[in-house]
Order: sequence, then structure tokens, then C-alpha cells
Amino acid sequence: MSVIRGDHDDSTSRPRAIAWARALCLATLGWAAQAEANTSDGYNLPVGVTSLSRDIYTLHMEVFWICVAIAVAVFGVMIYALVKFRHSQGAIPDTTLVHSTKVEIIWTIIPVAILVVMAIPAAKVILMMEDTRNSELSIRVTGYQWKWEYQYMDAGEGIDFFSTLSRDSNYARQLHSGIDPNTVPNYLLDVDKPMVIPSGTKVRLLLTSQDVIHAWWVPDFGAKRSAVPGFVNELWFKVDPGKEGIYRGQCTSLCGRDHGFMPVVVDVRTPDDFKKWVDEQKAASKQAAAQGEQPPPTALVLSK
Ligand SMILES: [Cu+2]
Repeated sequence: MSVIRGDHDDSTSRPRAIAWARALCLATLGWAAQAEANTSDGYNLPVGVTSLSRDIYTLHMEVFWICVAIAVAVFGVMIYALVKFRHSQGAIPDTTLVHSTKVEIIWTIIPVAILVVMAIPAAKVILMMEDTRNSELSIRVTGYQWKWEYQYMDAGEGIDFFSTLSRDSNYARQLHSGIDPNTVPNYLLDVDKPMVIPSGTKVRLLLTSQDVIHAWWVPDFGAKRSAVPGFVNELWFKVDPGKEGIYRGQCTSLCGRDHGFMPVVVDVRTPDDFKKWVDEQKAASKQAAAQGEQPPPTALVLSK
């Protein structure tokens, strides 16, 4: 690299260069602030409703601001040098820094230090994401082309159902259906039976697949993991109490023709409402068994 050093009178070009640098900084910071302000508009990650999603968001913003600072510093120096030490102003190339060991050590150590600074909080968050200990409710999630199966363990033992694209969306998506998708609420993001979970409870998902690789994803939970045939992947989240409601996501691993038609919907209820739901489900399955109904076909395929 050749560094150029100016040896001309720069009394007039300096204020202009400073003004340029200031404008660049303001433009960059303004854009960054805009990006953060637009969180809810989909320009940024959602902050979410779990401790995990908040930690992921905080980490993302920390790394983002470090990148902004690096960009401002690097482009600031570069543009300043381009403007101030230009040939037309009589600048003469300084070749003393070519192959300088000192400079090479500096520009190796600084990026390594920046990477270490970013790696420490990143490692903390990754370790936390993997820590599924002390979960209070486990649900086995199986991906199929193109639906999800939710099998409850622990308190919901015995509850087992499929979650498929809602009828409204399914009709509207058909070729020549004549239905305007804009008129369908939550088009392609709604299912017949959502996963139901309690708030304030550490929920562990055991993800696998019966055919190809799928991926279960709910952005507001900061939760996303692949469902791979023959493997069981773990995932956990704990929705904040008071954040009960419906949360939506999608399969995020290209899994075939109808990949876009297997949404994920999670209905978060208070622990009391969840218990009621569990009791209702158990009563309904008992009634079905008493009436001699066949068990769901998966019971024949998956060993329990
Ligand atoms: Cu899929």
C-alpha cells in the first residue's frame, strides 16, 4: 500500500474536508437511527417476546453499531485522504510505509481485537440458546411435506395433532381460485390447529422430520432450528408472562413444492388457560377412544 503525504498549503481545503466528513457521519448515523426506529416495520429483527429474542436483538444491535463505527472510521479516513491528498493539490506519494512491519502488525491486531470483542457476547448468547436444561414442557415437533405434527410430553402427555395450512389460505392459493389473497386474513400464515403453550414456562422443542429437512421458525421467539430426518434437534423458549397471544412463523428450509404452505402458528396462553386446554384435549381424546376411533396414522409410523 502506498500512503500519500501532502506537502502543500491546505488552509482552504481542510474546512471543506471536515465538512464532508461531518456530512458522511451524520448521513450514516441518521440511516442507522432510522433502521432502529423502524423495528416494528420489518426493517430490523423483531425484539420479540422471549428473553432469548431480546438477547439476540441486543447482540445484533451491538454488532451493528460496531460495524457502523468501523464504516465511519474507514470511509472517513479514506474520503478525507482522497480529498486532501489529491494529485491536483500537489500531493507526493509517501513510499516509506510500503511493507512496513509495524503497520502490518497494527492492522492485524486491531481487527482481531474487534472480533474478540464481538465474539464474547456472541458466545454467551449461543451457549444460552443451547441450554435446554430445566425445561418445564417438552413438545416433539415433526416436519412433514407439508405440515407439522406436535406431540406433547410432560404435562400434555398424549396430546398429538397435525397443524396444517388453514382452509381459507389453502382455497385462495389454488390456481384460478378467484379468491383475492389480500382478502384472506393472515394469508399463508394461519393453520387449522396451532401449537398451544403456556407463558412464563420454559418450553423445549424436540425437532425431527419424517421426510426431508424442514425448519421451525417463530421470529418473535428468537427460535429457529432445522428438523432433520433421523436426528433430534433441541430448541427452547420462554414467553414473557403478559405476552399471551398468537405468534406466527414459517418453515424456513426449502422442503419441496409446498414449502411456502406449512406455516407455524403458536397460541400462547396463561398457565391456567393452558391447563384448561390440556384437560379439554385429553377429555376429547378419551371420548374419541371410547367411541372406537382409530388413532392418528402417525402413531403407526412413529414409535413412542
Ligand atoms: Cu418445510
